[in-house]
Amino acid sequence: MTQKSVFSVCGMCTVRCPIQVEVQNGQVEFISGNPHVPAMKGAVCPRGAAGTALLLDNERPRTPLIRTGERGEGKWRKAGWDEALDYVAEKLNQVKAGYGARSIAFSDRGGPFRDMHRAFLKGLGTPNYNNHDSSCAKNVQHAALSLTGMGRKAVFYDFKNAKHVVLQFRNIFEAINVQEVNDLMDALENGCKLTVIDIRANISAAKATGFMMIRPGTDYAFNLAVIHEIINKRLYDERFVSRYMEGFKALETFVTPYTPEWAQTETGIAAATLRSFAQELAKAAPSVIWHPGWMTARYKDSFYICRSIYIINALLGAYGTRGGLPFVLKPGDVGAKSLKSFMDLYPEPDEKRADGAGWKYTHFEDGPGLAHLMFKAIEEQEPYPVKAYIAYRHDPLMGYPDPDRLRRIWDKLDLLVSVTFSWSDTAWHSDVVLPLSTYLERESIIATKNALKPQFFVRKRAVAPRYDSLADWEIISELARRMDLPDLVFDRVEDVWNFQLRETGLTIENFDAKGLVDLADEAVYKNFDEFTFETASKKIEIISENLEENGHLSLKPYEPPAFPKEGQFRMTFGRCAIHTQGHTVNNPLLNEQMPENTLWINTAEARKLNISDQDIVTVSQNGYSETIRAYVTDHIHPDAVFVIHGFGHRIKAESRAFGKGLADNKFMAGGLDIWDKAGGAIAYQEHFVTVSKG
Ligand SMILES: Nc1nc2c(c(=O)[nH]1)N[C@H]1C(S)=C(S)[C@@H](COP(=O)(O)OP(=O)(O)OC[C@H]3O[C@@H](n4cnc5c(=O)[nH]c(N)nc54)[C@H](O)[C@@H]3O)O[C@H]1N2
Ligand SMILES: Nc1nc2c(c(=O)[nH]1)N[C@H]1C(S)=C(S)[C@@H](COP(=O)(O)OP(=O)(O)OC[C@H]3O[C@@H](n4cnc5c(=O)[nH]c(N)nc54)[C@H](O)[C@@H]3O)O[C@H]1N2
Ligand code: SF4
Ligand SMILES: [Mo]
Repeated sequence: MTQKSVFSVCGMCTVRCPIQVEVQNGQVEFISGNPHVPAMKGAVCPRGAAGTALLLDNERPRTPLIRTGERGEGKWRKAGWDEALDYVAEKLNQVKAGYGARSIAFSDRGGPFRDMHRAFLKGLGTPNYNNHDSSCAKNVQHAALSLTGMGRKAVFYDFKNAKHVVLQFRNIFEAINVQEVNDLMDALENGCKLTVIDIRANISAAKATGFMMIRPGTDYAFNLAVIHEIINKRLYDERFVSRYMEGFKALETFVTPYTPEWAQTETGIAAATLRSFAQELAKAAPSVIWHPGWMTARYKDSFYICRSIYIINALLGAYGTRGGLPFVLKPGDVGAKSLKSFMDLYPEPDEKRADGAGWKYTHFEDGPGLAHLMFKAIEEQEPYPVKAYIAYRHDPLMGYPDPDRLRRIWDKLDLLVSVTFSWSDTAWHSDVVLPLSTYLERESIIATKNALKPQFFVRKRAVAPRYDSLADWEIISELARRMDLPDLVFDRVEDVWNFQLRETGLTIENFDAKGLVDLADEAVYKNFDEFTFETASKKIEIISENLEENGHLSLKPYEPPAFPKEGQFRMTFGRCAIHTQGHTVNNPLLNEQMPENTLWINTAEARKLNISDQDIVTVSQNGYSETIRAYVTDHIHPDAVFVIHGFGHRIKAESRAFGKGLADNKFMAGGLDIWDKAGGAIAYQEHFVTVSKG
């Protein structure tokens, strides 16, 4: 019997927790949290534990596949890797010859393992790398940039030491990051207060010391009134504001009309409740975290909500503070050398991005762009034709609104490739499917974690691939070989790692003991006077020139959203602890635990429609309908219905998920055009449905 323990990185969601994998006779026996990372407490979440089921699942793409029928028809021919990669490279070269390299677009799921494939795109000469973020956290990212000149990940949420945590459209105990959950649990045991502001009582609300049910779409009104109250009652941190805030006076004037009484009529939350909440926050300050949100692609003003949250954190002096939002450190900040980057091998492509980020819209960062605007460029072939698209660990047909329109847009493509470890609607619609080994079967490039205690970490292969799949670095390397980018061609993963470590003084053996290398001995909190924001004034700038130059106000007056008409409900959605987006619903273990989603509907509203708990109901919009089981509850606002996102799969390859539950993104007609013009993200919750029994 052989037994080994492998340090690796979970891949069941994009949090990428450090794990330890127990392997017996070449089989994965058990997955736990990496014991060398104390905040993991040896745990993984339910999805992390179901990695073994993903590995064993025979309903995932098992060899490269090339389409033989129409797109989406599900007719495939199995291909060897050489044939599939030759096919993709040849098509990419044709597109490049016919339209230029910029005609090749690519999207992925963000994260720390991107350097090599981004370098591949740069080497080809296309600027059109995109991540998924216009469907997720783009508004938070742009809000952070607009105020501080730094991205959202420049700060750490120091839950463990916090005294008051506020979750507003952030459901930390179901939308899980294991280390954050553990840290917050510790804090709660130490008396930390937890306030949840949500449209329904989720699991986080059940653990909260305070819960406010807010009318969907009115969060900005609530937050403006909180700012009003903090300023009006002089509850803010004067030292922080005078040292680090530019534009306080303008803010003070702007919020004058937004009293708690005014907000009460918009949000349904009593003025007195808001007032005592503001007092409590001030009492806990500066060890306060008002989480700026994660999946914030919800409303046309979500960007301004995120800005208001960052402003509140600043007013309370939480920036840079223990128990608040301390700044993360990069390797260079602790005297370490950075990894050598594949991206540095090639010059910036001398081309404008198809999505307009960075030139048409200079308030949007150009690095990862906005995928929905890239899709628009495919549709209109403007500012130039985009003819090839690689969806790399990305399923836009499940993750963007209006999939039928997206399919029609993609009709304009000469090549559509999906690189994936499970079936997805996008893979099913592709010309070529390149099966990625699951995270337990593949190595990844070394990654950097900027943190209070920065580190390098690596994913090691726990077991050999079960099917004919490859690791990311192998796929990119083989495409690079075929597309004349010799610097990205590697035969062994050790050579990839050696390249990255070249200037660090480390070798891959340094990762053996813990799966990671700490670059500092302990967490470092910067001193108050050492903070530097990356704006021109080096302070938090309430007035953003960049925003204003692009025609957006820095301090935008509140405008009520469209509310549902009689008989309509706002379509809302979120996460549960058992599934990740759309890609675990066919996982044998997780599917068994939760095979379908249900429709949360308020008890009084359900009664009007003669709907009882567990009834089958029909949800409709614009003549499109799906059925789902009702969950009748007092714990959701009457304006909204709610589902867990990711269900309603309709592809034959997934027998367990087929036809189960409802797909929320199909109830977002026209949704690719409904987005937050200041923050860049899709506004997914500006859609209404009707519900009937049966
Ligand atoms: N288990 C699990 N964990 C995950 C994921 C997963 O799929 N499964 N996905 C990961 C990803 S990609 C992301 S982006 C994060 C998402 O993390 P979160 O953004 O925290 O998760 P969500 O469940 O999408 O939304 C949070 C809450 O917003 C509420 N909400 C909806 N509309 C409104 C509103 O108008 N106002 C207010 N105040 N609240 C509202 C919902 O009811 C929900 O409880 O989770 C990550 N973690
Ligand atoms: N209607 C609606 N739309 C949404 C959302 C919603 O709640 N409602 N949520 C939005 C949010 S927050 C996000 S982040 C996006 C997500 O949208 P996507 O990023 O498209 O969602 P995933 O299901 O995570 O898709 C990742 C795909 O990559 C494949 N994959 C390959 N390798 C790996 C790996 O190592 N790890 C992982 N995790 N996947 C791999 C998976 O099999 C899957 O097919 O969708 C957004 N769209
Ligand atoms: S939160 Fe869960 S699924 Fe996501 S990486 Fe961590 S253990 Fe894996
Ligand atoms: Mo997300």
